[in-house]
Amino acid sequence: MPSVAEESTLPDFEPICAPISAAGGAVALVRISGRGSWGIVRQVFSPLPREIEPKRAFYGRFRHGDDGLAVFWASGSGFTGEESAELSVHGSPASVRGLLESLIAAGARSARPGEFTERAFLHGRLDLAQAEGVRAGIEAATDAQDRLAAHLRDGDVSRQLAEVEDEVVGVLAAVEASTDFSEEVGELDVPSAVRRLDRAMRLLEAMVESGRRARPAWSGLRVALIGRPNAGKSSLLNALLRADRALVTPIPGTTRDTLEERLDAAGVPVLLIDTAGLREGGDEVERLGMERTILAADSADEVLHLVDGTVGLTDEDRAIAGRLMRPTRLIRTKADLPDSRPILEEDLAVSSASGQGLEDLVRPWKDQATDLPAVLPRHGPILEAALDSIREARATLERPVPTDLAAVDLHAALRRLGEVTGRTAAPDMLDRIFRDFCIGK
Ligand SMILES: Nc1nc2c(ncn2[C@@H]2O[C@H](COP(=O)(O)OP(=O)(O)OP(=O)(O)O)[C@@H](O)[C@H]2O)c(=O)[nH]1
Ligand SMILES: [Mg+2]
Repeated sequence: MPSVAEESTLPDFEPICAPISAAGGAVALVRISGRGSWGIVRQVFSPLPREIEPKRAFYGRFRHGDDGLAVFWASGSGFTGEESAELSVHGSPASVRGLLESLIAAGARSARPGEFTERAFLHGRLDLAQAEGVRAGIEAATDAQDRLAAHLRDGDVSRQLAEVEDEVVGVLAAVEASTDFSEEVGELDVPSAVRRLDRAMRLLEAMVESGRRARPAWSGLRVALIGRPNAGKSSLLNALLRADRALVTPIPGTTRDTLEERLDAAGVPVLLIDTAGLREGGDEVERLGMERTILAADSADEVLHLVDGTVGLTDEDRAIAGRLMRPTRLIRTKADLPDSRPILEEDLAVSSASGQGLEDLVRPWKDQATDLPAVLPRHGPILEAALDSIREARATLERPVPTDLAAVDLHAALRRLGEVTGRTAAPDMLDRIFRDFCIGK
């Protein structure tokens, strides 16, 4: 894995072990990493030659009875950057447990969630953004998320940030040199400093923008289907999912509770929320259901307001429209029926029966799919804060005030950027990020 982080001078930590493959396969992989790992493997696996050659597979028998392979990495290489080994055994839970127990008896301890990746970070094999990419890759639910995670993991985002940092550090050095050694280096070349900061800002702006565009791909969209009873909400949910998920009947008031289902729209995870129809009156259960409908509508990224084309827009629909607070699209349903009439001059007419209009309905979601090297939602506000600091520094340089005042803002910008790469991340933030990992990563 390419790394943009610097190699660490930290010593290897105490040996830890955990399975790194998912349970249930024919073969399981267990990693041990840390000081003395090779010696521990020697105690539980044989035969091994006197001199172990790294990155070569050795076949042998484990102390707990199973046979399998052992591959070794020397300190400074491998995923964690520590002395480590990966051991494969047959995938039964008993064999994996047996191997872990014998490794622990020989001096290792169980790895905590995220601890291998944390070590890779501490040893400079990955920076924080890459480590988050590892995690995003494990959690990826769509192809687009997987590709975005790979960009992060491979260091694309980190490399872009390194370019920004280069410019900021260059200007900071020039500002400080012209303050401290003005006789030797002369006055600050303000136009050149401004040019460098402009470039840094352009790069950052592009990153913030791509992060904004990738947000739906990371976080998904919540879309609520709202309308009067019988408008065709549950039918539309089923048609979009191509599955019979929600109950559909000609009886108004069929859906009593909200129902959430995930749709993969060209890589954008869309959470579709079917809701109870909204109308005056109704029994207590229906009224409770309608309260949930309002909650779902208010928490959605988008509302689809469905109107039955054979009925047209009613006063109840106007009342519904008046209550909706989120971005809304008006959808005419049942377009296949001959008495379905347009409700607006240009309404989007769909039919769950024939499939008409469904492509047009999902297109805006699919259009939000992205393949850019993009930052995570966590990074967006941090990068915007860095951008503000650089903008502030640039303004200072152009004002008739001592140029070293800009240094404060440039330092602040670098601190912010370091919160993405991990260089200046606070320990509790690092802790939060790594502890959320699953065990064995
Ligand atoms: N021909 C035709 N009938 C439809 C279409 N969509 C829904 N219907 C019919 O309209 C009736 C109501 O559909 P539902 O999907 O249950 O409507 P709903 O909005 O979920 O209704 P509630 O759950 O009661 O709020 C059912 O009889 C459906 O078969 C369509 O596109 N074409
Ligand atoms: Mg329904």
